[in-house]
Amino acid sequence: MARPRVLSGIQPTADSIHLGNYLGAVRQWVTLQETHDAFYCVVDLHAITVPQDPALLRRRSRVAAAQLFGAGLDPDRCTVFVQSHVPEHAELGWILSCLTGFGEASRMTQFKDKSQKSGSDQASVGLFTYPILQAADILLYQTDQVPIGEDQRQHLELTRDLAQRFNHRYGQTFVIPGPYIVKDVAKITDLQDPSIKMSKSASSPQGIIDVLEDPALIRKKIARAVTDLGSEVRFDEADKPGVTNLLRIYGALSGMSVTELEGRYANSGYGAFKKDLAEVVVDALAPIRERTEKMLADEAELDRLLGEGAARAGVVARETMRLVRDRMGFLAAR
Ligand code: ATP
Ligand code: LTN
Repeated sequence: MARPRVLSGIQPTADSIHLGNYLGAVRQWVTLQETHDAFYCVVDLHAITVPQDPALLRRRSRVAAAQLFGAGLDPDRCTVFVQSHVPEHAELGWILSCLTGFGEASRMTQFKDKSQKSGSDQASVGLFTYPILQAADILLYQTDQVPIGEDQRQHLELTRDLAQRFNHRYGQTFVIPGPYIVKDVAKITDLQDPSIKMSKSASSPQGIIDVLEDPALIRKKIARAVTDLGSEVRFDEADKPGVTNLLRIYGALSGMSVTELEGRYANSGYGAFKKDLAEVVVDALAPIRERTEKMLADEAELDRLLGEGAARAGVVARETMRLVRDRMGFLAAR
């Protein structure tokens, strides 16, 4: 039987992906390439929903791709590509936007959050239709499962609704995708404010750990991470959100269970716990950083790998669009 298909995307909007991206998404991507037919894209068309400097976007798109390979994606086992290299994403995005209700799009909470930050008048129409382009990314590849963090659940719901609507109106065309969310790591929070997610655009430098971060800085940030009243290392979402987040990170990177960790630090207070955690994080990120640097040192090879990825993705995307055009009643070009 054919392997189930997965697709996911990451925005090239920072100089490095962060620990939330890695634990919530990219690490699952690496695992899934062994069992699934996997497509992963650097979503540069999504990045331009807020203003981007061209030189920086170019640089960050390569850095994001290099980090995906650095984290363990293998171009022989999965398809890594840049979204804008496959023009069908924008084309299907337009078609799906004509199937989306204005009210339906208005309910997307990420738009509300992000547009509030810049003031709603400043927000672009692209930021508003962002989730529809994301739906196109997913449906174009007849995706079965989408590995994402918790913040993306609502966008996946919209994607499912659009796929069902299209199938209902025009005949069976799209696979209905499901989310692939690993509960324990689906929301890594900001080290300085455990009430918000660790985020490229919203976290302060002190609140976020970049995968490419200098080890000395990682140690400093973890030492200064907000912990809660008391001194007990205990998993408690409501009363100890700061410690709970650190326990999640520790558990995910070490393979130890929360109960084991609570036992180990039962009598030692926050200090020893944070010190050990810092080493666990540094050790986990070091090989990724090294491999990423190696990839970035040979841009021509990196670009070649992305070209190969786009060629493979394009085959699938064009086949889906052929079907979509026909179903909708567009004349075939002769
Ligand atoms: P921004 O906050 O600026 O929108 P981001 O930090 O969410 O950016 P993306 O490129 O949008 O980064 O996300 C890539 C993937 O990482 C998505 O699947 C997203 O759900 C996941 N992710 C992002 N932040 C976290 C987090 N704090 N915890 C777990 N997963 C996360
Ligand atoms: N919206 C996502 C990034 C993204 C994505 C996708 C994720 C764009 N297209 C397709 C999964 C599938 C984000 O902000 N993290």
